[in-house]
Amino acid sequence: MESALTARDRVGVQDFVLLENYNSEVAFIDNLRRRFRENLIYTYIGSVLVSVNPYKDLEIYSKAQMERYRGVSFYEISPHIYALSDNTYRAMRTERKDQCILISGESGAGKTEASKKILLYYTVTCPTGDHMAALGERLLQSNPVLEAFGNAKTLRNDNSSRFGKYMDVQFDFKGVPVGGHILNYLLEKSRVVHQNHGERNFHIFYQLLEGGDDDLLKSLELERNPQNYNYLVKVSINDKNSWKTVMNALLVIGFVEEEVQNLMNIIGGILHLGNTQFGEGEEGETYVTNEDQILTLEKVSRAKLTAKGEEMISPLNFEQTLSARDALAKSVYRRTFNWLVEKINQSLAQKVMQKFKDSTEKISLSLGFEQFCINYCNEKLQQLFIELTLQYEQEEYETEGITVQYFDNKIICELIEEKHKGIISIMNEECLRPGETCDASFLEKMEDSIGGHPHFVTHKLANGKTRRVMSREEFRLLHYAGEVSYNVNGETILKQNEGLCPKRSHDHVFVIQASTQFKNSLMKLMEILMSKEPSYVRCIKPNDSKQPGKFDEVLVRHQVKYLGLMENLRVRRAGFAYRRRFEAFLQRYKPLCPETWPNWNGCLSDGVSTLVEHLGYTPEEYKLGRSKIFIRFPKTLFTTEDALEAKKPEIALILQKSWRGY
Ligand code: AOV
Repeated sequence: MESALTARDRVGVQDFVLLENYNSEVAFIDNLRRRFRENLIYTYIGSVLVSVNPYKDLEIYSKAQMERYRGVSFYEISPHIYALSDNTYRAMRTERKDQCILISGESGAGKTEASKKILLYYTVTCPTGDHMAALGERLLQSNPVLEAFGNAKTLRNDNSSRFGKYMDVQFDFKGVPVGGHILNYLLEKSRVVHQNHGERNFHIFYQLLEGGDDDLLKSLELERNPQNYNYLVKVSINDKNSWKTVMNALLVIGFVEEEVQNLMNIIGGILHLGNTQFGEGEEGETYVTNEDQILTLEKVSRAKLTAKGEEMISPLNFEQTLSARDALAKSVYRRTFNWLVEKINQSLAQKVMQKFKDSTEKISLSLGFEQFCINYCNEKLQQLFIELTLQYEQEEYETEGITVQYFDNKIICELIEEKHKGIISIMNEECLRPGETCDASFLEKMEDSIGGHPHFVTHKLANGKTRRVMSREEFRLLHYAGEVSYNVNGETILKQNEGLCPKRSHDHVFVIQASTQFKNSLMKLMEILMSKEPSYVRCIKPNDSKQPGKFDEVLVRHQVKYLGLMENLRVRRAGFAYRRRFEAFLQRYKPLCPETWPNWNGCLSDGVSTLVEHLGYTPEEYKLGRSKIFIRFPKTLFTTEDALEAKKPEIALILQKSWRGY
């Protein structure tokens, strides 16, 4: 039989707090790698679940697996997204408090999949009420619809969500799911009219062209080949099958035929709009060169275009006309998307009697956003994490009379968002000023107001000299996860970091609106989340080539930094590595002491202290709280585990479901 020690060597520890050297990033990544090799994609940091995308289907999501995790304590069994789901559900039921699950990670790390697994878990395992038997199905089916209209192939993920998502599932007092609600943030609408090389438009366009039946396409005057449309590039995924899935999902959710037809009219209309061509007149005016296109557009979208034919001559120049056309397409798509989400919400809305309304609790799923202010968003999520963990840990330590020091990233959040002198605010002011050259003055303004800030770096040194290694257009922020460089007129950075990087062009207004709007919606989200009991899923992408089995260490290390996982671990380890309720601890280790075996009849706390004294724990190794034992060093626990393992043949029956997973 494999000993506990060799098993640990092979598969690592299931909770990072049990790492001997919790300050070592090398040890952290090594543990992650070992587990990944064994297809153990989940590992805890205390109550935080770290997940590494396997890029292959694992047999760990079956109904039988769900049963394994139902009602079982978090630490007793190998880590799993179901354990987190189950724990959250039970916390909601017993504490009667709203819960939220925050899922973060970069594009393609597995956030969407994680949220689907959680929803599936609730749909399958929660009791169903008679009146709402179909809610679970509608919740599940909302995914393919949202993905068709809100997801696209990008370089980093073939099915990338191009909007921020926040989803509520409401439960009644019996724990039956009775309603759902989806909030969407900042759909990346520019994708409707432009895609980077190797990327695609939203799936629905291709699904319609490949999967729509002949009559439908004829009525929309569309051809099957995406290449005929300016707004599309041809990269095929299995769009035909997805089309069927989406159409079926729309039916389940309750869309009527006419609504589906209208939706497709709009999708078709956008494609026609993209094909409208313009010519340039002698005086710089613009006119439509393919007038029949306008007629088609009118017919397909069933809209009346007031300016058509010769009246379409526009005072805008050629460029302006194209961008007006694209703006129209983007705006129509965004509105349609919002309408779609609203319709889904109506279908998921709680339809129970009013008197039950007060007695519902919620579990919310929140997925990190993409691109827009990604660093700022992570910073906020980290702040929330710290505030809430701190709060929780402190409550727990207060009973023990222990104080702990934490790293707090509030200072960086303030640097970005503070009224009047935060970066967003300075940027807003700068951009409202008339004049063309704002990059330099923007930087100067920042230097004036926040130049001395410990997390802000420019080429200017405090003594008036300049840092030669930095360009004059660059500033750096020391985010909690590391230093990030921003360029005040850099296009590449603009793309990754829309909110933080101003750019001198007509995009400017958009950038500004986006960051303020983003800040506001982020604030609102934070408020909602603060009122709930949070759980965290931190997703990691193992490689950039979407391959199973490949663990790219550099990439993983970057994410470990960026997600602040070492920080998480330190916060968690600042006190005791391990804690467990008296009952659970006794239940597990009682065979190791004749006085507690087979049963302890006194009070639990006495039982635990008898047990650990027998095991030879020294006073610095542990503390007893009111209901839990706290163990300071992983080594203590391992020694105990090994002793248990050595005794295993004798007590095999009792230990059936215990220690797997280490
Ligand atoms: P994301 O949500 O984090 O990216 P996804 O959840 O879409 O990432 O995951 C990307 C792809 O990785 C999926 O389409 C699956 O092929 C695979 N994958 C992820 N998790 C698992 C899993 N647990 N088991 C098997 N395959 C998985 V983005 O939406 O771009 O931010 O916006």
